[in-house]
Amino acid sequence: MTRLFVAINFPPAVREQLTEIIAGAKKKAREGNFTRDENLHLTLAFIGETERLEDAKHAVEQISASCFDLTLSGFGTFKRRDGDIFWMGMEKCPPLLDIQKRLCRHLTDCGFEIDKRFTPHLTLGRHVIFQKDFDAEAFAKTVPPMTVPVERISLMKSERVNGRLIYVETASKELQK
Ligand code: 2AM
Repeated sequence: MTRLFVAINFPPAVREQLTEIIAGAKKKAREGNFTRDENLHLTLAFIGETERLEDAKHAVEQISASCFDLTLSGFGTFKRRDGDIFWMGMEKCPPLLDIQKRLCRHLTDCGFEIDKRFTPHLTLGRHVIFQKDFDAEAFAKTVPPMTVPVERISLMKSERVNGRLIYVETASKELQK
């Protein structure tokens, strides 16, 4: 069985900036499992455990869409009992919604059960407990929006190696210039 998801990965320069942002947030947190540089991604669809890697590759490779720009902006948390998920948001982006919708359709047509609900966000930390005075809106004012070109989507394998979460690209689709 392989654990799969489809994502947008970010170029090193963007990951570097995100890592600086995470370092700032860490100072405001009592605890948390913050995302490592190489694991930063935007999830488009979560496939989960499957033996049908080839079908998933086929569904991703079928996508035909143009490159677009995504502007990362704003922060928030999803409340969880075991600590919050801390995320960076993004400005409204119709091409992102369009590609996500079409991807889900391809995956569903290939027989995968996909949760079609999509809340665009970039997870920066899990199990985060912030200090009482942390204010995501005030934090956002210290971080200017970042525009990122999106040129490919990736089918990612999620593995645990010696307890460490590793994501490996196993197929991809280049978007049209
Ligand atoms: P998120 O962090 O963007 O919320 C790889 O595990 C990615 O798949 C994670 O980054 C997570 O997205 C998403 N994911 C993991 N488990 C999931 C689940 N049960 N349902 C939906 N998405 C999940």
